[in-house]
Amino acid sequence: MKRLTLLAAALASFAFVAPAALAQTTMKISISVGQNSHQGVGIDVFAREVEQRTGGRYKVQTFYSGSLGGERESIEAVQLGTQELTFTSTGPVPNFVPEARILDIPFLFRDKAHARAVLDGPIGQEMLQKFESKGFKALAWGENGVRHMTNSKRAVNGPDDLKGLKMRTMENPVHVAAYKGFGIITTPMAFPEVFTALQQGTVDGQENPLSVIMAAKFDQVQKHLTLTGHVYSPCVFMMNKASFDKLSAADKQHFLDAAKVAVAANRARVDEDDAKGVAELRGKGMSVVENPDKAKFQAALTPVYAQFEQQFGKANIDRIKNFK
Ligand code: EAX
Repeated sequence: MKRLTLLAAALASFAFVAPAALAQTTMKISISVGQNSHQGVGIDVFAREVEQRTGGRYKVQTFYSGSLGGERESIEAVQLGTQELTFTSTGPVPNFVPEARILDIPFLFRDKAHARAVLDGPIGQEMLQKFESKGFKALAWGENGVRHMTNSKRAVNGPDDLKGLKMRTMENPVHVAAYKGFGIITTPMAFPEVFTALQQGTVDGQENPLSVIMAAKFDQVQKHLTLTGHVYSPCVFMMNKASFDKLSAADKQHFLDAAKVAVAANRARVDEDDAKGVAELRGKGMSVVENPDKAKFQAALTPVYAQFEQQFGKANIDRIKNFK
């Protein structure tokens, strides 16, 4: 009898404990481009890895195409905690974490390999920590890609061809200053509005990596593409800091590891897109200037660069430029 009672008690306590052990937390993550993209791959892999690594205790619901809002709005939501996670380009990040502005300087990185090394090395890791005092846990740097220019008016062979073009820019003060230096008429705008703005001729052009141009089907509303490669565009996995702090030490590590695996997939897709992008976009009717004189574009920004050196410190810029 006593044994039975003990058994019953054990069963009861199991019944009580079991649901708690299986308790599941669902979180949200968003991107501004479609699922079939470098960013879509990133958050899909992240969601899968989090779920696997936590034995299904954490689920990550994925939202694409700005369905929860543009990048700035999603960062605001993560800061407030109404949304746990977002994977965003650094475009609107300086409005929240001013230290990140330096990363969006044109011609700062030689190529993707250089950018990845800086972001994954001490400079990038220090910068991830700057997010914490603003209510974010930045899990890892990802990649949006190397940005190129498109427009509906004319072939752009050199910086002079940019003068007077009305172009949508990200809501990023560094980009706006630099593109004004090219003589562009800048129109900052959230990404979900860009296709319609190009279609209706509110703006003549925009600039984005091949991955974004293809995912957003800008070839349908833009004739000319020039591989200006004028700026490297990082992405970053951002999480609400309080949501991250609530995790156990082991789960924190699972989230960080999941982000790492996701970034590898995200960057691999950018490489694939860059390899096939020109042929694919030509096939869709765009005319492409593949090898513009980059030195000329760089020279056009000399006055703006002097301004950046003052703002960010020449030593800080050089530390990134010279990183090996
Ligand atoms: O993150 O706003 C932009 O142009 C971004 O590059 C795009 O949303 C992908």
